[in-house]
Amino acid sequence: MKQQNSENLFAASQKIIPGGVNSPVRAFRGVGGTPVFVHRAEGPFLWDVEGRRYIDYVGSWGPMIHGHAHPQILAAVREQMENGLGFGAPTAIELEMAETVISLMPNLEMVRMACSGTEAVMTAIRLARGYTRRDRVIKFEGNYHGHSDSLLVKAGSGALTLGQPSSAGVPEEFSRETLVLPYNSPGAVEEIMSQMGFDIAAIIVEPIAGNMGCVPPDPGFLETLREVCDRYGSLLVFDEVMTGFRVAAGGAQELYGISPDLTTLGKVIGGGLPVGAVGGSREIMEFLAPTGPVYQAGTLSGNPLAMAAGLATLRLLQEPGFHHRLGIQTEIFCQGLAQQASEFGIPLQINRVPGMFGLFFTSRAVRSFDDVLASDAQRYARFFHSLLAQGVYLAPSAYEAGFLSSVHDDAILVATLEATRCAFQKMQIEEEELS
Ligand code: HOZ
Repeated sequence: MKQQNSENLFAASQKIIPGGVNSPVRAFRGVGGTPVFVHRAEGPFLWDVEGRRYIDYVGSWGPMIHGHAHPQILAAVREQMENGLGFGAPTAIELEMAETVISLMPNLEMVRMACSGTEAVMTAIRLARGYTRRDRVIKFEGNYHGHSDSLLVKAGSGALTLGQPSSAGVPEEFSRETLVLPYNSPGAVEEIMSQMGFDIAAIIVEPIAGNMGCVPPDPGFLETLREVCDRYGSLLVFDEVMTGFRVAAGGAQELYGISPDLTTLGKVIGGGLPVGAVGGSREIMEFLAPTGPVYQAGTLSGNPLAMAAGLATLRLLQEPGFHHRLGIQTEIFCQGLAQQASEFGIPLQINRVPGMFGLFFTSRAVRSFDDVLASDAQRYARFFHSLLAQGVYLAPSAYEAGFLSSVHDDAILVATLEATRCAFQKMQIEEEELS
């Protein structure tokens, strides 16, 4: 029998799965080459189908904050599984999940579970429109809020990687209701709100942009959003699918001390299983069916296995000092990278928050979508492949954040930094030869 490897699996997949993948960024179009077909993962490591091991900085795009296959998370799922896989009926574990989320994010009074971040955001937008009786929504360039119609306008993540930030198939009437403003530009928000604030249902934002690399908010930016929403009666929606429970137990809203009206969640809250959630004040949330007129539903919503994995994940990250340690590891890693890049004369900006980082090959500070686009994606691709060949797996796109977990300990960081040193050195030699 022919030995399975990523090349032959990808060739076979491309014949019957569009692009050979079930989510576009995975196709490696942003960096070229063949996607790694993963066989298994444990702790900070992935193994491909040929048994090659990689230190993983993708972490399933965010959920694996405790590393892969954490024994307590697997045990919780196994225990729940013995009772059946799903019922499409209320369960005690959903209640426990809602209580836990509310205790971690005190700004939330009610929570509704969904199956993905996309669904959570789609619900939040419909809810904001139903509650305010307005249609228009403001989003920011390079922010990505899943693939629902009204938000696939100048989006980040895979849409940006493929150079299609605004998707075909979205009726113009829908995208017309979505206004797109530059991220980290409070002046642009003030201006547009002064013209049409009373027509705006919601401003949706990734409080730390994580789908164009990692771009934290400038001081005052989120405050401005809160202030204008209050002034014009629009809802402020924080998309914390990526940052929720990661950058702090209470997410970016805790880190920056800003209370949004609605919060969308995903990734960490499902511990690696499919999940999404939307939460906010009782007054707004009760607009959802069956108490209110805004419809939302889902056969798999609140799936008990996802709840078990998510709850075990949330329990572990409430250990004292968890996010402090994650922040320190992130800092050690990023400072190591910065030092190496400067030694080898490679222009590199590294944005970071606890557990998340973005690498930009540019000498210009990266605060906006334009700054992101001005960085050298070709260099990123070369760096990516050089690391992959040494057993380090970064996001296969210059426009995605990297993630650390609690099991990215000192030894893992040292091993990674040995690989990055070689990658920078190789880059320096190649560039000297070219010049
Ligand atoms: N949009 C996700 C990252 N921001 C990628 C999801 C995936 O490919 O699994």
